[in-house]
Amino acid sequence: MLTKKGQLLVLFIIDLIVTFITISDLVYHRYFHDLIAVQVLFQVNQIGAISGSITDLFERRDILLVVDFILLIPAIIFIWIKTNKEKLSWNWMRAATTVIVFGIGLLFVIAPIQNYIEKYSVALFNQNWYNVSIYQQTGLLGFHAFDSYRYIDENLINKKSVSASDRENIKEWFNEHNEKLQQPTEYEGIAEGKNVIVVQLEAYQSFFINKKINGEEITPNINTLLEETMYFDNFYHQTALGRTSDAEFLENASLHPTASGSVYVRYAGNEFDALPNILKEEGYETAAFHAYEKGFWNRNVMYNTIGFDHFYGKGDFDEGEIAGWTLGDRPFLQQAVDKMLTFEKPFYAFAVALTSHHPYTLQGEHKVLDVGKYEGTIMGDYIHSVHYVDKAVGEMVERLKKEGLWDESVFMMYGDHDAGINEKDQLTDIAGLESSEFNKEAEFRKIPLFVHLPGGKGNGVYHKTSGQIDIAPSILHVLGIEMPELYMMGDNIFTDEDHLTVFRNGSFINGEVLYLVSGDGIFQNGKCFDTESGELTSTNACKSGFENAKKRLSTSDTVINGNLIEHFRKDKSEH
Ligand code: GP9
Ligand code: MN
Repeated sequence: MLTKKGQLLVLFIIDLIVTFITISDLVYHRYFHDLIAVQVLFQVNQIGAISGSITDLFERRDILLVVDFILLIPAIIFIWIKTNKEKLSWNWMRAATTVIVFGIGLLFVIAPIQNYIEKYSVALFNQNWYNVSIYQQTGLLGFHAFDSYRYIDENLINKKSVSASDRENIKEWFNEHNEKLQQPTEYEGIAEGKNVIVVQLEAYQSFFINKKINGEEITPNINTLLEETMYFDNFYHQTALGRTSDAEFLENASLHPTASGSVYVRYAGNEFDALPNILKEEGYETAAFHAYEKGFWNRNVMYNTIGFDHFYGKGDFDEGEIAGWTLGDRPFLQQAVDKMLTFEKPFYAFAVALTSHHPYTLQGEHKVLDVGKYEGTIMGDYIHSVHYVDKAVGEMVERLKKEGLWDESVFMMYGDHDAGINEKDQLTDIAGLESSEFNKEAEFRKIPLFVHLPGGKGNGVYHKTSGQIDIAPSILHVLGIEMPELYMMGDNIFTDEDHLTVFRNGSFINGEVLYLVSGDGIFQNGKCFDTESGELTSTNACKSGFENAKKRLSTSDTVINGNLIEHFRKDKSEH
């Protein structure tokens, strides 16, 4: 039992701590639209980013948060002097009050969480795409308690330790892989010193590209890119639950996303051999653009980890046409180019578009196509959205040409993941394909990849198989950046080969077969299709690909869980 004075002191300290947490979160939120997670505390330059403008982030009404101290401090001093040092004796009434008050408090935290879980499942806590959404269920202190628990669980209690032999095997895998990556092609180094502009389009699949609906082209602008760029029509997304963030991670870090949650959220404190980090070392100015809340998918933290010098998010763009959730892709991409023009050359610009986001309900004025029988369905809305984005892309390419950036840059554009429209026969219908199981499954996973190299080298359509994980090593290849030690798992899309393209659940496609894992995960129960005929074939034809796919996923998982890239680098600097 504490003395009365002791109690007073403890209460005062708790008040001080809660006030400090509240004010810190408030100020941080005004800048990043996020809360201070434990991970952020380890990224000093994150906090540094706001220190310059910290005074501007305070508002006059914030005084209300500390107003209690103005009254409390004199009161506490007064009581402190008055009271004696006597210990309070054990008292049932007091103990019961403590328990009841604590219980009621806890109920206020637990009840909304329980209610949310019943309605929407535990996904919010498992996937954790946005700290603010968690806070909305748990309250501020509840959020910090959950965040601390999660941090301790992942970094201390359940931290995977990797045996020395596993580490050696993984290192060996990368050594062999890097040798393969160093195979020369006619594209090697042809874009040395050029800018890199990467555009990631939201939920952009490829079944509607170069297709018509009621006689009208769905993507008239993008269709012209089929001739003006290298277009890869057997390109696949490899994302999992981390959706957009997984695609970004695949593109920038060339590793697989984790099976649950998002690497952006769970491993933002790791070291990665990411494109922005590498290009920064090579003297590039690096910037990411996304016109939404900066804290969504923990981007504000992760972008810093992977080496972006600047992050232009919500609040950094001028007002403009709204389409979908927020600023439409048309003004978004134009303003991104405006910013690019202010950068030191060479630069790496990574723009994550958003308009064509589920549920694809576009504002009426942007719905200009006649989508016929699909009008009023989710597919109809989706087609309206991708048509709007097509216009945005057309205008962006036009602008890049006008500003002289088109031929001075490596330009890449791809979709982040499928549109989540499960009526797969609608996909094959629009694509003009037979509605076979193979076509439906392949189209569902396909996204477009456009690559424009300086001078338009290689323009044309390519059918070789590859996926998002292959983008970063391919960019390094055309820039002529050879890393003696590189921890990227992707292949080079500029070779003539098909690449083993592994999906997160262990399914894969490799130019010969498409293997789909069964629900029970037993190899023999999976489906093995011949990609040439689209017919089911003996699972034996998928056996070696399956083993390789498993190996790749587990290698990637171990690298991420064990933060191995940091270890490898440390080992090296110690030798
Ligand atoms: C929001 C956006 C969400 O920032 O990235 O996209 P999602 O992950 O839901 O596809
Ligand atoms: Mn997305």
